[in-house]
Amino acid sequence: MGGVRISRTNLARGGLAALSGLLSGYAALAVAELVSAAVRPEAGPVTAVGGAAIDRTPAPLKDWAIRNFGENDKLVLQLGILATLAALGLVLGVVALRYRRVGSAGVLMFGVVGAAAAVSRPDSTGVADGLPSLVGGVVGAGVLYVLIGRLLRTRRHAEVSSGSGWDRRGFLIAATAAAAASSGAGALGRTLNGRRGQDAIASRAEVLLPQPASPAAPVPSGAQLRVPGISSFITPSRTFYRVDTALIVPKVDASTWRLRIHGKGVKRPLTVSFQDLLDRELIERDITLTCVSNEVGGPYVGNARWIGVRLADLLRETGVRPPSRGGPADQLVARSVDGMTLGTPVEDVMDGRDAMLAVGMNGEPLSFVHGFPVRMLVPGLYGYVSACKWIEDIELTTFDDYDPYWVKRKWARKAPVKTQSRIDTPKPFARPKAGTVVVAGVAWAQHRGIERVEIRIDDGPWRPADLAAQDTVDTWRQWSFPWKATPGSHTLTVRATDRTGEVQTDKRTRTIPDGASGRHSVVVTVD
Ligand SMILES: Nc1nc2c(c(=O)[nH]1)N[C@H]1C(S)=C(S)[C@@H](COP(=O)(O)O)O[C@H]1N2
Ligand SMILES: [Mo]
Repeated sequence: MGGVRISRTNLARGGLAALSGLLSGYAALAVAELVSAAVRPEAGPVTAVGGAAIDRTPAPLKDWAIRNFGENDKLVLQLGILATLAALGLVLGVVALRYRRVGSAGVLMFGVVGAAAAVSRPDSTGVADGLPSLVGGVVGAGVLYVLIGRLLRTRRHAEVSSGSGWDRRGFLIAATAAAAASSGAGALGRTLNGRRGQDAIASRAEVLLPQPASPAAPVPSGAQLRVPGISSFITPSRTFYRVDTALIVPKVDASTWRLRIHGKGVKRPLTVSFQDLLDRELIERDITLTCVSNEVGGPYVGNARWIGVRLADLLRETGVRPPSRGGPADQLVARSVDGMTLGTPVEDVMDGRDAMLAVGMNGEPLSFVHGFPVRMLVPGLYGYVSACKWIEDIELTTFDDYDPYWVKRKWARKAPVKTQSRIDTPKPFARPKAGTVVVAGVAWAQHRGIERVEIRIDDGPWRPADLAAQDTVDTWRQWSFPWKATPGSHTLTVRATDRTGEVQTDKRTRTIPDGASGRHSVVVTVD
């Protein structure tokens, strides 16, 4: 029996070495959290690496993540990063027992990787963003070096008494101290980071939205059907879907926020403050927003009452003309404080529709997740080509000259919303009783309007659903259908026709590159 002899002591020491690796990772993250409070929370390693991972996620994987984790995808990503780091820590700890310097260097290397990710983020403010990961990596490497040192140190006394040859007590003291100091640093970092948004929160609390000069007409009473289980006509802000790449929701202080408008064909570049926007003529409009990642029948669509400034007015003031009137720029690129870029056809923004810089949603200032203080909205276009949240810059350019974030990732340059409809009730696999069952849902074709909705039971004929009153062509429209349900399994299918006469296609396509098409079906069993 030559080679390695695994004694119980060696096994225990190996376990403690792995634990040391884990502890060093914990120390690194905790210190990084503390340092990020002095730099900016977004520069923390998990956020930076997570952001870099999001940017590099291939579209099919992103689709899969959205399908399986929905709006929890970011949480899953961060937990995944932490689990990976924990595993790496365990391995590096064991490595360090054999090669102490190599193990420590490994920890340091992950710090360097985190720092590189942080510095190269689109919203990075410079090399300082690398500090949290770097300092964390140095401290983590040091912790591992010291702890492994305890495991390697021979105590003459110990050797004599137990033959184990390492400094149990010294290790325990060092490990406990490292864990305690890390917890303290991490907690302090968290508290300080939590405080950073206070100015933004205070600035939001101070906002008083003026009465819009052009208010929205009241929602027609017939627009909201009284059918249990149907989406409410106005989506409450709390439950409005959220889709963005931000791992930390930007907290922008409205009192220092500025928006710059510049670029091709801009004769008088403009910088406006939040107050400047509130002082202008405000419009109030109901607009339905949809995400291009919404599957047929999916949840990423919502309808809200928005208040904002007409974007076309602002553009005209700066001297911008649409391409149809000889303007040199055909693409408007909106950039957010977190470095996101979205490209919108200038023609669409200036063709008379209610494209706006929104400051209010459902009677309140925007919430932080929905873009406080200001976001863009263009009726009729998917969110990724129109609805920039936390906007801070508008550049007039051309589609030839610049590809924004999602276009670089193979999504279409232009993406008008496709005509769609969804069955809200009954739910899939519901078991209604035979007799009249009310089938109901929503249909949308923003800026074209919904003309007709039809229902098909199994392979039967298409029959018209009852349409709720239309609010505007920019909003979704509810519909219902009293179905004489007979016992057995049935497939209910819906299709909408928009006001251009276009019937919702049955051709199924994926969400990428320009939105899912196809028809929503629900299978139910009637008892
Ligand atoms: N800054 C920023 N704005 C953004 C995004 C983003 O990732 N970052 N996502 C866009 C997408 S894909 C959609 S569908 C809408 C969603 O807006 P909501 O989260 O308010 O529903 O925001 C758009 N604006
Ligand atoms: Mo989206």
